[in-house]
Amino acid sequence: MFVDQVKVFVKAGDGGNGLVAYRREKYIPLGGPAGGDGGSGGDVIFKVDEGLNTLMDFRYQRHFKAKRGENGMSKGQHGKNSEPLILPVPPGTLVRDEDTGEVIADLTKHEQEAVIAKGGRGGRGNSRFATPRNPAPDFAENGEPGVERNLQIELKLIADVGLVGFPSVGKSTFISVVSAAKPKIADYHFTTLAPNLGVVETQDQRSFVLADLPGLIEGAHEGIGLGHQFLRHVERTRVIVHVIDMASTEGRDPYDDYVTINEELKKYNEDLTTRPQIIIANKMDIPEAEENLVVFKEKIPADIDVFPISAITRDGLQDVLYAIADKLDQIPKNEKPVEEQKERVVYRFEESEKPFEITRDPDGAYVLYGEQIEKLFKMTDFNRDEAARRFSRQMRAMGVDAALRKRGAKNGDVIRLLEYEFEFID
Ligand SMILES: Nc1nc2c(ncn2[C@@H]2O[C@H](COP(=O)(O)OP(=O)(O)OP(=O)(O)O)[C@@H](O)[C@H]2O)c(=O)[nH]1
Ligand SMILES: [Mg+2]
Repeated sequence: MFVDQVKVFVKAGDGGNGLVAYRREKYIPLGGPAGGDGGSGGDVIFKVDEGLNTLMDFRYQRHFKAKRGENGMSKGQHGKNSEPLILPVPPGTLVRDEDTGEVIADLTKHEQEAVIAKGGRGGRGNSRFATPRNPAPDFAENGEPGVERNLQIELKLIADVGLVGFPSVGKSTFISVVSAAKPKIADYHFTTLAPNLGVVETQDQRSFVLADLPGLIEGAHEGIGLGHQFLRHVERTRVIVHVIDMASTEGRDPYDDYVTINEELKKYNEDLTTRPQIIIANKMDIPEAEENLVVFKEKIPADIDVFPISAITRDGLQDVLYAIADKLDQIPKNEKPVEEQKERVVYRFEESEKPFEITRDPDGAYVLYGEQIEKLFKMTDFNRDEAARRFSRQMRAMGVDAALRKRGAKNGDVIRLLEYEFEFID
């Protein structure tokens, strides 16, 4: 099964909690603080494996969680950092944050890696909070929560050349005789339901990747037939090879085919009109083809190359392969992935925009929210009074108290933060 679009949820590991502990030494009743830091949580990383060519694995598992860091230990020992969770993806994988639309990564090269969700750092143990005024602090920090993200993953196959054309013109037959690919071939429409890749090597040892795509028909750009969901894979090819049934085996005029397909490409993405194109006039083994070819050549622009072949008898193959390789030699490989060039203007969530926000619930309670304050809250161990006191100091320093007062909060009013409630004390 070929899958080229999936939605998944990833969560990086939380940091391990810092520990509250004290040294125990003979004859010393209460030693100094000795609680170690927690280890950092594992990142979620995507890594390209060129052996893959579908996102199928994500169909069956849609939730991925990296491990949390180990908690801090006594005697000042730090907890272990967690290993990242590495998920293999095919080359051409584009990862977006589903909520913001931001492009997180565009993975094109073998073994290329991208951190998709960052693990939380470990909480600090109590030994790290010792000061001359408070030499034995009785609190530690909880680990920082790992980043969570909803992702939209899309695959745009990376092929140098894309084969386009109406159904049954012989695209799959062509790839089967010029590469090791073994696609299904038959005389009914839409035999090919998903792209096939094949590596072609010319006699002078140049090689390129060819993509055989499902057939296109008029209206493909609007979703008619199968075509448009696969047009995205044409976007990344450097040369388009347009296959035409020159024998009109189904009664269509070859020139009309040529115009119709180009119109579909243009409507899907204007950029495709400037992509170099080579025309294969296929099925030249059928007698009517010669005559049609003469008429066809008169109609198309003179500077467009047409290569008459028969995929069945294998006539004319070397010439067209050389022509494709020559064209590719003239065009530089896309240095930057296409998406990055186009999608510069993405909305980026600014983490430090505002440390917190305040709203009110219908019952009059004040609701605090915001990434920074929520993180601070999660990193506080409320089982310890000293930690709770530190949290209220930190809130005051952030300006939370002042802001609440400004919104009208009075002594005893209810403040909500995540699933918790506490009283406002002025
Ligand atoms: N006579 C002749 N028949 C051909 C030639 N190339 C392909 N065919 C036949 O045309 C039919 C369609 O071939 P496919 O290769 O499956 O066509 P396709 O373009 O991949 O079709 P879809 O996958 O449906 O889009 C098959 O019956 C092939 O045997 C050729 O050069 N000469
Ligand atoms: Mg086919």
